[in-house]
Amino acid sequence: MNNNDIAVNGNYGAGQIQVLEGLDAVRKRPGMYIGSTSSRGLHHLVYEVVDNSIDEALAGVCDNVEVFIRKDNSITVIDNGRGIPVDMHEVGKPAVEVVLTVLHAGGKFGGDGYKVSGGLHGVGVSVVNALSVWLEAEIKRDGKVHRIRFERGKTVESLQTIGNTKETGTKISFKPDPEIFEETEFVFDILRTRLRELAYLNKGITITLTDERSGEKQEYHYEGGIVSFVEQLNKNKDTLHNKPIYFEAAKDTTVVEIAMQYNDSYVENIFSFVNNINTQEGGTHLSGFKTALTRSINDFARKQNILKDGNENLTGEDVREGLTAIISLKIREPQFEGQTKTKLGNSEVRGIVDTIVSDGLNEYFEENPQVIKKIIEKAIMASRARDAARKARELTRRKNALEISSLPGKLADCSVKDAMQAEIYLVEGDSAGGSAKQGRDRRFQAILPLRGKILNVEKSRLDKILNNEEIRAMITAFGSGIGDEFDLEKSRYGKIIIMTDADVDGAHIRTLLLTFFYRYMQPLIQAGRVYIAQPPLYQVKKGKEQHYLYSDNELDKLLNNIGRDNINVQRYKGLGEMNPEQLWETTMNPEARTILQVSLEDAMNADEIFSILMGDKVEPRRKFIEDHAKDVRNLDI
Ligand code: 0RA
Repeated sequence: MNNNDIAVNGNYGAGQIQVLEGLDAVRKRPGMYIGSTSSRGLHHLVYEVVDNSIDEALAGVCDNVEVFIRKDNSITVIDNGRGIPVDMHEVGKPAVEVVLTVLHAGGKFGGDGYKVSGGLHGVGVSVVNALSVWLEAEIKRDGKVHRIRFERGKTVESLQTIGNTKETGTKISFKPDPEIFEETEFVFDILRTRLRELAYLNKGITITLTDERSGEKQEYHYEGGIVSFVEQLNKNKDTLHNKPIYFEAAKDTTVVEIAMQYNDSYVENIFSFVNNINTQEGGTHLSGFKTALTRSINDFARKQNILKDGNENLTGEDVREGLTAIISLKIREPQFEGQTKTKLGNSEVRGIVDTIVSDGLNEYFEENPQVIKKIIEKAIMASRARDAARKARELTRRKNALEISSLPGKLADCSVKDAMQAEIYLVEGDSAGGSAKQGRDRRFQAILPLRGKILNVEKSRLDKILNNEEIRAMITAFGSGIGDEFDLEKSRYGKIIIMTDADVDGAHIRTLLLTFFYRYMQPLIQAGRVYIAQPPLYQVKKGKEQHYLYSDNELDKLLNNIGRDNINVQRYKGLGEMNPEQLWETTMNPEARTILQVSLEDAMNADEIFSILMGDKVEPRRKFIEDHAKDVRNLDI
């Protein structure tokens, strides 16, 4: 029996468990502790350290966090909290050494605050230590500066005093271990997104991110907290009322904060957080919010006689159309459930949130009758459109039943029967579609050419969406339905691969598709079935040799190392410039291609990019296109 069996069975003495919980276990099975050893896991190391600083902020003893990406891709995180305790602890080791070398030791010292502990977070800084080539901690505490150093989780320089100070705080620097991580280069935008989110969720705190590789620096500080977050999300939209509705209340040790604002679109954007963790799978807090919102609006509409006796109640979907909201809770002992451990399970929370939202909304409605009237009007319009959509949907269903398995005419399907082996390429334009059809391996690769722009699903309601030819073709080809009727089991393909040109139009179509999947086929993304093809940007010929290059970076490298002599560089402007063989070789052959798996965050960002590109506001669109015209790859999501 190996150690892993012990962990599963768990019925062994504390001694053995202690051995298992050493940092060696972390190095042996890093995925168990940080989810993966890909770029995602790499970035989690930074979040893990920053979360500890945020814990200090939640305890009210820290308001500044600085993150540095060094030139060698090491990271430094500095906060002005209390500093990790340095006094002697068990078996003659200083507390800081225990915190950094024993799994889950942090909590033993930290009291019972609102510990960040969900999803992949909260495993403890010791995990970061275990997975780093080196880690150094410098602590300002008790009038002194202390320093300790580790290599791959082992203490190599014991705790020493290196100076005096009046300040307190923690500075942790580490370099992720290339023996563990497939990718060791940090991506500024990934860190920036999360750090900005943390600044929104913890008002008043200042977080800076400095990238010493590029000189780029960002500072985040929001006095408005989640109100600013909602304003940011609605930035490119037209809103129904000027200021987000905001309330904050506490019951016992649970603190609930809500900010919400309606815009004139047809989609809902509700993000919920518990102890700063994005609860992507929702949970009791979200359902408490939704119940209270639906009930409060219906009650008010009845009271004002806008909904009459004969009228049916507005549904939850009706009252959430065009709603942007942030729900943020701080709770003592969160229970996280679900596939990705991002669903809040605490049953008492449902009622707490329900009451707080009802009270908050009722008060707001009394004071702002003109706003609630607009919201109700919009919900009534949504309700009518939903009726129309239901009829349209029933029509398509009946059609399907009649014309049994009538796949779209443009689809070149594959022959394999096992859906998980089958993949479908969504290809921009008929001409590239033609090349893809000739170049593919028809056993397992299906091709669906998409002509021109697909419909803007943010600007249309479901009835109109279902009338769009390109969207209908996708729905029938995938076979898994749409919206609340979506059924992953029925999906006819294991991989859905978006293949568009490497230009602004291609990026645009890709964003449109991602937004459609995000809004109406979200389980596809959650299941990791959506991918983005990576066609080459250049073909380089030198004598008889030829290479394909996928970024400007690669081209720079090549030109610098090989020199420019006798080199012929051809830039591909579109997929259509490649013949079927080239397309297969570079972009479709599973042995040679790279495809990017789309995550839910990617799709959410696409939604933001999408609002900018497609929204009514011209200025952000112009700016975005200018910023990205030269470097379309940056659009990469
Ligand atoms: C254990 C106990 C206390 C604070 C911390 C750890 C702590 C850890 C990190 C990691 C990065 N920054 C940090 N800041 C603090 C509580 C200390 C006390 O009670 O004084």
